[in-house]
Amino acid sequence: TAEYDEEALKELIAGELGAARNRSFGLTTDALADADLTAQVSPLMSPFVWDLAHIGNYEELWLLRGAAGIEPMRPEIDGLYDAFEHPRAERPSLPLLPPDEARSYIATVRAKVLDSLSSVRFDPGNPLTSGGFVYGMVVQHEHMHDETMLATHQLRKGAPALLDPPPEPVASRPSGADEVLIEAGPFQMGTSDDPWAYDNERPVHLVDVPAYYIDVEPVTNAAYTAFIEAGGYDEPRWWTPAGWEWRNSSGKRAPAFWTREDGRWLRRRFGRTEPVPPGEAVQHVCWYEADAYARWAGKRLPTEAEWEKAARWDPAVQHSRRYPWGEVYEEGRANLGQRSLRPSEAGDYASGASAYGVRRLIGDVWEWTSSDFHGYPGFRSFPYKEYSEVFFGPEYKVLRGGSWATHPLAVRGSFRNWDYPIRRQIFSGFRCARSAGEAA
Ligand code: AVJ
Ligand code: FE
Repeated sequence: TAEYDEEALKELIAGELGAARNRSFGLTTDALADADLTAQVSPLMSPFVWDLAHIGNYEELWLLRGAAGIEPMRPEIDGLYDAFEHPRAERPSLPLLPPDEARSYIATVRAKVLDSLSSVRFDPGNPLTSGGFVYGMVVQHEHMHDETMLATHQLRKGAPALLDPPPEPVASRPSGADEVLIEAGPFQMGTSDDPWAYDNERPVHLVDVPAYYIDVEPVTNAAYTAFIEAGGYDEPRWWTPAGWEWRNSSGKRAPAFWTREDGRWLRRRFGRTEPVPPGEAVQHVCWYEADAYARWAGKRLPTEAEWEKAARWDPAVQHSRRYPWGEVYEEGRANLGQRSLRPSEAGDYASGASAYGVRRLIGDVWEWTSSDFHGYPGFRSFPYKEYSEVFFGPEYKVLRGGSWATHPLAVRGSFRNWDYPIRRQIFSGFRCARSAGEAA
């Protein structure tokens, strides 16, 4: 018998599907002209209409044809929205559904999903529907593409198109040590019992981690500016050979969207130009920049295991938590879900600290780790190898913790993201670590 109330779970799923759709429509409103929705903002990104119809096509494949066994609605468009068939740069030239057709296609898919939900059995013996897994996968998928569309918005030229609510005021910010010591010893990495976790987060396994120090907060704009102003981009000794080659060929000397004017740093953020706020976590840096900064600071990037131990391990009870603060998501403990279109400042969200007192691990900025993306011992691809397995290898670096643009359902302490070390259009930052016993 199921350990969950299937009716209540279905209600939760219907609500979360609705919330994800409101978000997707909010990012592709008809306040944007059709030309904006179909344009190529950057060769790194899909046109908004591709993401929109892809969200619906993925939902049709997994929830209608898959879970509910319903006949294909529009099999002829599957190829257009298959991410592996067409790279992003090529998508604007495809015969994509125009905005209104894309909206009505995904609305029809959704109506059928909600119609069929009550008759789909969440069979505990069927890993696809047990615990509502495949529905959770589709909800998370929509939110991932919403974050991707936010990155497209950030790259977009022209007048601001999104509401930009100010960050909530903070009464006081705690002060204290810049880094904490995490004692040597094993911890539980990954999960085997989180019902909506992806294959790459599984299975739970013990990892023995030597003692290390990790920064309490992600690196701030002020600290990153000090690296720039100390000539960090001009010193090959801080960079790996591949990083130095990236520095030379890209010509980059600051995070993406930064410009220097009259002796100060400005940044463009969703169509507005503003002074770079010193206390915010730095974002839009690539792995090579994060790695070079860390070396300049006398530190290094944490490994994935170091990041996760600092985030999840509770040494008092010898157990890994789902979130830094505990098992249950609580609003206000992390800067997630597009509350405002920016990271928060060092000292904010102190109530989201981990058992070790490490802050802002979840939310704010995706944090680059030193680790390549690989399967854990005992990894089994599920439900399709194109989610994770085809990306395993030395080409991709792992990022952890989600950003301000990540929805709470699409991140947890065990969640793993990955990208090429040159990418910086994503909401990526980092924190530093160092092995215990080595000078900072
Ligand atoms: C997990 C964020 C790397 O957006 O490229 C989207 C997730 N998989 N559609 C991405 C994904 C299928 C993926 N990342
Ligand atoms: Fe996708």
